[in-house]
Amino acid sequence: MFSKASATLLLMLLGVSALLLAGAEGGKDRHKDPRVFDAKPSDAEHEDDDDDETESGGDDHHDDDKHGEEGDDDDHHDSKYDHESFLGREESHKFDEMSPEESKEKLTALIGKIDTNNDTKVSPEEMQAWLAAVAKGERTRAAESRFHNLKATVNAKDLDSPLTLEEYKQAIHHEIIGDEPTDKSAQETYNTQMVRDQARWLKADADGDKLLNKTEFADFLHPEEAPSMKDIVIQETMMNTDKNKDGKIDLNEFMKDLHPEYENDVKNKKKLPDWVEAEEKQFKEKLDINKDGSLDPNEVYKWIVPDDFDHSHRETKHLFKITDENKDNALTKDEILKKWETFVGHQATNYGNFGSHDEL
Ligand SMILES: *[C@@H]1O[C@H](CO)[C@@H](O)[C@H](O)[C@H]1NC(C)=O
Ligand SMILES: *[C@@H]1O[C@H](CO)[C@@H](O)[C@H](O)[C@H]1NC(C)=O
Ligand SMILES: [Ca+2]
Ligand SMILES: [Ca+2]
Ligand SMILES: [Ca+2]
Ligand SMILES: [Ca+2]
Repeated sequence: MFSKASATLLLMLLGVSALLLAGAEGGKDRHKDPRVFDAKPSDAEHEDDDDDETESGGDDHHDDDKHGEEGDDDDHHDSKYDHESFLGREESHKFDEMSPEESKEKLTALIGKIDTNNDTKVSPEEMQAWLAAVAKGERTRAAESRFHNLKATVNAKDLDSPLTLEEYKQAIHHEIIGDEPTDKSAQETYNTQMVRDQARWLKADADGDKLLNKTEFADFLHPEEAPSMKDIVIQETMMNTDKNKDGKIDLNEFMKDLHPEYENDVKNKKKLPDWVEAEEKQFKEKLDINKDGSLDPNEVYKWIVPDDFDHSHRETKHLFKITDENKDNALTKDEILKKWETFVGHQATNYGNFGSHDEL
């Protein structure tokens, strides 16, 4: 299995992300790479409007290793994750309000849609295409919501007109600094972010009119999802991690943010924590593809956006493992309906209140 840093992604700090980072640094994930985050359906939450703060604590539910080999398939948080992956967040909430009968009925109708070649079975390809489409819809929805949110912050008349850089800066200034212009560290956070964001803005502005429409803004928000943003993903990663600015990331640089004492510990032959050794191994055996001891730009990109970056592969496997009873690599309607609660929720389900803040 992958180690933590590989299974997660570079943290592309954005407007609201100061909050996010604060959350990621707390609790059991204290050793988690502060540069990384999980690109999961529920990440959309962070671009959402005002419920960010109440929800950010729930992020731990969506760790990649949740779907590890042990297969904790009945875990309640996993159900929520599966439902959101399968339906999208809003739609999954609707199912949560339905009676079991209605929920199953709607699921049956969905199976027909997922089975695009009409052979009455859902193949892995069909399932994956479905999950990818759902995820894309979630990202678009989240980007649009963030877009409107920024526009509203600067009292724009037309919430749908393309965003100017001035509007963006003003909105982020308001979010980070607000009415506390004397807060030095907030000022620094803002300045650092604007340096990064201006470069990213230029790249996301595909037609060069200096404005970001919603499509361009989605690329701006999630450069790791857009092949056209590859250069900027590499550039931002290097900016953070290539401390000696030689255009490569060596092992010490890679480990520094994860475990600041790394270089000294190695020098002093101190026993490293297991998770640090796992990251080391990850760097040497997986990320450094050509084994020359450092990550060049292409290796950096593969680190941030690995081939299995798209969670729909993993989620498809997970769903098949649970549902494909006769192991013929196809899901019949009966197989899906037998495990219907894996795919959709219903009214009697109360996992939503487990451990996290309720949303009411
Ligand atoms: C499957 O059925 C749907 C609706 O009945 C139809 O629109 C679609 O074209 C069919 N697809 C194929 C590949 O036959
Ligand atoms: C935004 O602009 C791009 C060109 O940069 C264009 O391809 C895209 O369709 C536009 N999107 C919207 C929603 O207008
Ligand atoms: Ca099919
Ligand atoms: Ca533009
Ligand atoms: Ca370097
Ligand atoms: Ca290398």
